[in-house]
Formats: sequence, C-alpha cells, structure tokens
Amino acid sequence: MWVRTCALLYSLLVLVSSLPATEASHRIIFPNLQSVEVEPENVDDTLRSGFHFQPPKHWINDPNGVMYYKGVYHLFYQYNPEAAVWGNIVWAHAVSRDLVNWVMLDPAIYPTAPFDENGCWSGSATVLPDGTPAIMYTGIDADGQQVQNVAYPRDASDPYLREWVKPSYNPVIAPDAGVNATAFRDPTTAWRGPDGVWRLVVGTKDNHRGIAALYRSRDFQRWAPAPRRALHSGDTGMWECPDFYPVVTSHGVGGGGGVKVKHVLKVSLDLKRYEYYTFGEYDHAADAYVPDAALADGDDGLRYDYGNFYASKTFLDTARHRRVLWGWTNESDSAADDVRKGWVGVQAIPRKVWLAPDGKQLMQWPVAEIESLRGNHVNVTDKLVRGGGGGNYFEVSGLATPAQVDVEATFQVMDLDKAEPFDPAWRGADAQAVCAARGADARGGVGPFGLWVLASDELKERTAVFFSVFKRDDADVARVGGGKKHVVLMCNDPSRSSYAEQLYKPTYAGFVDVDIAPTGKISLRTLIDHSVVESFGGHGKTAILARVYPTKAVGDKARLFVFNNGESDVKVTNLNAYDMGSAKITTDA
Ligand code: DQQ
Repeated sequence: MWVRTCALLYSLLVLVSSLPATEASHRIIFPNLQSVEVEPENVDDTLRSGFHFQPPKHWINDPNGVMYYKGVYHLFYQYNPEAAVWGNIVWAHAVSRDLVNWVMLDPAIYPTAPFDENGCWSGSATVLPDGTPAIMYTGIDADGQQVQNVAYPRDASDPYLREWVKPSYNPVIAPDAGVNATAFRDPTTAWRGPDGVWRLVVGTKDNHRGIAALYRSRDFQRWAPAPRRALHSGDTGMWECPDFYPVVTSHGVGGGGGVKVKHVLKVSLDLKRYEYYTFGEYDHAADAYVPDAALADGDDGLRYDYGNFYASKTFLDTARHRRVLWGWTNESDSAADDVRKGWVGVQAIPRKVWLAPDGKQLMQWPVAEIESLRGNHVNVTDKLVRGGGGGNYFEVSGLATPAQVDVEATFQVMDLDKAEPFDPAWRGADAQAVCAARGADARGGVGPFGLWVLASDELKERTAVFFSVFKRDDADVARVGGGKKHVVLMCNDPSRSSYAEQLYKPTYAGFVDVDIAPTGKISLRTLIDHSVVESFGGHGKTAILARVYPTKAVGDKARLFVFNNGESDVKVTNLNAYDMGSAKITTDA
C-alpha cells in the first residue's frame, strides 16, 4: 500500500517540485496532495527540530490566537490535519506552562458552519475585561468570501480551553461593498479605547495598496468600519497578519525622560513573503496612526527578522510582564522533499520584544525559558583568529549534540582601519544583495568572520553566520548623523549548507545598528536546531532565521567552527556553547 502511495506521490511530485518553496501559503498550489495522509512510521525525523515547536507530522503555518490564560500559554496554529502541504486548514492547538514543553490538544477551531466551511484561517485572541478569552478568526464562507468570526470557550474554567463555541450570529465582520472579499483576513487582537469602544484591524488591499483596516464595536458582536477605515496603508501589495500593539520605554523615547508609549504596526507582505514594521503615535480619539518620520513602509522598513520568518503575532504575557513574539518559518526545501519527510513548517523560538532604549527600533531575544534546555557547556575565552592568509578557523569542540546547540559569542575586531569603504548608495534593502554578492568566502578587510554551523567533517557542508564591517566616508557620517563611522552587516550564507541539489538557498542579511568603534566588539547568538539556524546580532538588534538541509552534518556528525576570512585579526573574547536538550511534546492525557 505504502509502495503504491509512494509511486503516486512520486509522479505528482515530479510535477510540483519545480515550484519555489516560498509560494504564498493561502493558495492551493498542490490540490492533489492536500489530503495525502502520512503514517507516523513514514515521518523522516532526521532534520526535525529538537526544541523549536513542531507537531509530529503534516503541514503547519501561521501562529494564531497566542495568549496566556490561567497559568497556561496557548499556541494555536494553521494546520493541515491530512497532509504535508497547505490545505484543509484548521486551528491546531498546543498548551505549555513554560513556552518550551508542549501538550498537543485536539484542533480547537475547524470548519463547521456556512461562515467557515471552506477553512478557518488566521486570527488572534483577546482577553476580555471579565477575563474570558475570545478568538477572532477568518472564515472562508460557503461563497469563498473571507469573513471574520468570533468564538468563545465552552468552559472558561478549563485552563486548557479545549473546546470553542462559535455563536450562530457569525460572521461578525463581513466584507462590505468597498472591500475585496478575497483579500480580507487575519484580525488582530482587539483593544478598547478610553471611550469603551473595541477596535481591531483586518488585513486587506485595494489593488496594489496594502491596508490595515480598522473596525469598531461596543459589544464585540456588532462591528463597523471606522469612519476612516485605513489605519495605515502602503503601496506594497496585500497586507496579511497585521499586528498592532503598544510598547513603552522607561527612559522616554528620544531621551526626554518619563515613560512614553509608541504603537507598533507590523504587516506581512503577501507578495514578498517578508514582514516589516513601523511604530509611531496612535491617537485613540481620532483613530489615527502616524508612524515616526524616519520609518519607511516596505523594502526600506524595519524587520523583525531578515530571514525566513512570516505571519508573526505577539501577545502580552501578563505573568512575566513582557511582549512575546511568535513567527512561522516555512521550509526552503523542495515540495517533493517536504512530502517525503512528512512534515512542513516550524515555529521560531518565542522572542521577547521591546523598544530599544534609543527608540529607533525593536529588540528581540529568545525567551529566557529556553535556557532551561541548556546542558553541557563549552567556553572559549580570548582566542585570536588571525586575519589574512586565505582564511583561518578553529573548531568549538566538546559538544555532545552539535546539531542542537545554543551558542553566544562576542567577537572583537582588532584593526577597524582595515575596514573596506561602505558604498553610501547601499540602502537597508541592499544588505541581502551585498551579502549574496560577496558570500561568506569572500576575502574582506574586516570580515567575513563568525560561525560555521552544521558543518560536516570535510567542511564542505557548512552554514555561515557572520559579520562584515565597512567604513563610512566623512560625508556619509555627517549625512547619517549619530557619529557612527562604521557599518556592520550581518549575514546568513547557506550556499554550502547541503550537498542536496535543487534546494532554495537564499542568502539573508540585515544591517546591525551598533557603534562598533569604541570597543571593536559585536555579539552573536545562534540557536542551531538540525534544520533551523536562528541568529541574533548586536544583543537582539538584528535577527535572521534560516532553514538548511545538511546531508552529512546531521545529528552527532555536525560540527561548529569560528572562522575569519578578513584581513583584520578577530578575537573571540568570550564564547559559550551549550548542548540543548529536546522539548517535551506530549499529547493530552
Ligand atoms: N495564512 C493564512 C491566512 C494568512 C496567511 C492561511 C499568511 O489567513 O493571510 O493559512 O501566511
């Protein structure tokens, strides 16, 4: 039976495997594979994650309805219960007391009614003033229209919130005549203004203009568009999965003192499959959001993550007084391999997110709980990696599970004068192109230097996570302001990550807004998890998540190195690498 299924799969996959792995998630691109059940014994777990969230099999995408309720963290997510491709979408459900170990529950929201009979797409949770949670999600109705529905727990005293009830008055927001009914989805968490009126945002578009559409309600049941429907918009195509939330800085944005509040608007660009955010002033009375002047929409905008990270969503963790960010990372593997492996999609490690003290960007850091999985520890102190001479490296040895590691390193550039000139024409969006053109093996002035992770014995498979430092000319220093004389570029170069051919191996990159001149130091943290390489530069200023598929650097055969391909010497002033245990994933007893 399995042989016959394989033969059928193979012929179908020959047809589909040439498609890029980053196809938009909400289009049915593999109709014939939507319901091909995977038996547990056929799941290939070689490259499955050890501590990033994944269900035992099949397709997952966006995190949904994330929240903290009665001592329990809830993660709902888009899931195909029948196959390892997108389709048959329901809200799967998992709960945790520590954001590390998870109990898998039955799907919470699935098609049952005309208002969602063609799918239960993304949405958010709101904890109402009486403590009851409500879920708002997009239903694909009997006519294929995207409508917004509400659901409530059947038993709010159950901290696991196992069962959800959809009132018969759904949908609560249907697309009116002014709205594109096939591009109207992903409601945010709702918030209540000082006037007692609820608000939420739905992602939509008008031709090529992405829109965060604002809706209002007095009773959470009857919703109407705000008089000025577009809270914000941009000429960047459909906006999916908007997220809108306040952040504070105790020092006052701009150093003025006192606590100030800014609002963050994050959107996911359907056309580009990346996200960007702005932040600025939100005026409840006028329902107007004005991003800070320095912030751009689109290519030049700020991003949580410059890698494979999409459809993210935050929630306020009232237990630990922090905002936590979840994001989905899709495969970069071929569709054929996705189906063969029997699983597709991973959730990034939940990240604490906050406004940088200088008020210029958000910062992110893996939640502290993940450190509970740290085991055996290897330390390197004050080790020089010489520059020049065609590249130098050393191995970080002594790790027991090198494919499952948390590594934190501080590098010190010994001679910043060796930095090559920065081309003032490079904009934020050019970081990726610069890294792609030069790659980790280029011989630079300062860098490339950093880590080779998931490296094979003969070093032919390796993923480089690295920095290169450039020098601004005086005119550019004056133009940019702030006195920073150098530019730090952070890259992930997977071009040598796998012997497997026909993989999508994009280089990812972002600039790190640090002033490296005073100390010459820059920090890097990388979470290595078999096929996930999730990195944070400059203490959380720049994040890059990449997916890689080594064939030899797997399990205990993987190795970890520090390398320096620049002219300047680089010192590893401190490096701590920890073998990571695996998260416990159990099913509801
Ligand atoms: N995924 C969902 C949509 C959302 C898209 C469908 C983003 O609601 O717009 O699975 O990945």
